[in-house]
Amino acid sequence: MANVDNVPPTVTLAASQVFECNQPGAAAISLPANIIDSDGLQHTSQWRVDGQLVAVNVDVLATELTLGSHRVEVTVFDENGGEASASTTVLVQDTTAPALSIDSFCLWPPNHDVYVVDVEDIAVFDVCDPSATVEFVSGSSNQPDNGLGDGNTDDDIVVHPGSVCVRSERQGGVRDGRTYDVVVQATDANGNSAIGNLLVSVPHDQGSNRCDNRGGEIAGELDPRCVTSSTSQGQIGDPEPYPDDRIGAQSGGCSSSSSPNLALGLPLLALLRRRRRDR
Ligand SMILES: [Ca+2]
Ligand SMILES: [Ca+2]
Ligand SMILES: [Ca+2]
Repeated sequence: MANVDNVPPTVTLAASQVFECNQPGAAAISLPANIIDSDGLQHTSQWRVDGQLVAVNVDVLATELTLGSHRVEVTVFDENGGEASASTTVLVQDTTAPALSIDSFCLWPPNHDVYVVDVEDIAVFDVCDPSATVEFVSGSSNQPDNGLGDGNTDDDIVVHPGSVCVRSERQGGVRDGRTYDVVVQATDANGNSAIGNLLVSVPHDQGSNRCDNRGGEIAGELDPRCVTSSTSQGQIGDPEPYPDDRIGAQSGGCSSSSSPNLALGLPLLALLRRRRRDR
């Protein structure tokens, strides 16, 4: 029964609030209520989130809310039967891109071995999405695929979403050595993405540019991760990233998706030409 002489309390909440996701899929939030009861000594409260009672008798709601929009409501009761309510909207969002941690490395000796790096070797962290994904987007080399003094090999860099292969070689006459630049992209479940670069260098020599942080693992000759999915040539020395058709279409997969036989086409062609010449 309300006391006719009682002044009921008032309560207000801030207008719609936005919190950044600060733990997996959720945010720890703190939301104060402004409660006034001019003739009261004490009051009680009930807090509801999306209709569910989550806290009682606190003036500041401290709770965790999942990603998305929530309706938060507080009802305050004074000791004389007066009450008041307020509500607001709380949005929890993830606008923060994942953080990539990429350890660039070098290759030595320049003996034409092919080294492979998998996306699993690239560290990524996203406070909101523990399952943020990483993929290799494109790659380039600052030296031509088959130039002077670097042996006679093609496809020195092969980029697939899930792996990248680089050949340990450089031009013998270029002091600065070779650098492969692989573009890495991390994406979280909420559409935020970050770009990083994996740099793999092959120094000219072991003098001033010593290779002390070797990385990658040597790939077998027929390692599907190092098979190019296209026969397009002349891209290795391009300062621009490869066109998309050099990148495998399967996410995480490495084998040639379009036409595995194309990769074998060039050696076959060379063999036929040689035979023609031999006649
Ligand atoms: Ca009162
Ligand atoms: Ca994020
Ligand atoms: Ca080469």
